[in-house]
Amino acid sequence: MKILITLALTLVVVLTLGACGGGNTSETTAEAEPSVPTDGLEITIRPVGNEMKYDADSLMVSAGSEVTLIFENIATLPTMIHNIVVLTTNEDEDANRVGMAALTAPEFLPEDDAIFVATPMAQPGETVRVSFTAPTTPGTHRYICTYPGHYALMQGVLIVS
Ligand SMILES: [Cu+2]
Repeated sequence: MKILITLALTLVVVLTLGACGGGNTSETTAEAEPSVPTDGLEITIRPVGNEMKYDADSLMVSAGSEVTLIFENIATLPTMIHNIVVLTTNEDEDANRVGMAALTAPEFLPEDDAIFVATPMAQPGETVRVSFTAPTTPGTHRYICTYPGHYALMQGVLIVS
């Protein structure tokens, strides 16, 4: 809404200047960019180069908020394929079970009740994302990469407060 008001005001100013000016008024077209909803929080996370490591050990979101998790895979080695799988808990047991089941799962993403949300796998150089509503209850949620061999090292926690 603010953006629309600003655009409208800009248009009025431009038109007024154009009417009174008479000089160089070539820039009279208001650039109407499509408005993108910005009420949600966007979090961008990357791997640390070609390591099996996220560049953030923890992420914070507000309970019940709209979140878009963006994973920008800046790795360059062909084996450094990653995703982010957010679990419903912060239990080693769940992380291990999901990580192990991923070895033989389609797209390396098993079906498991402990999975809250997941991005697709990102090839090196690719960016993937997932949007979700944060849990309404404060808590800590483990996130892992389920590409084979990665989950034990590639972990972090999403803190819902
Ligand atoms: Cu990975």
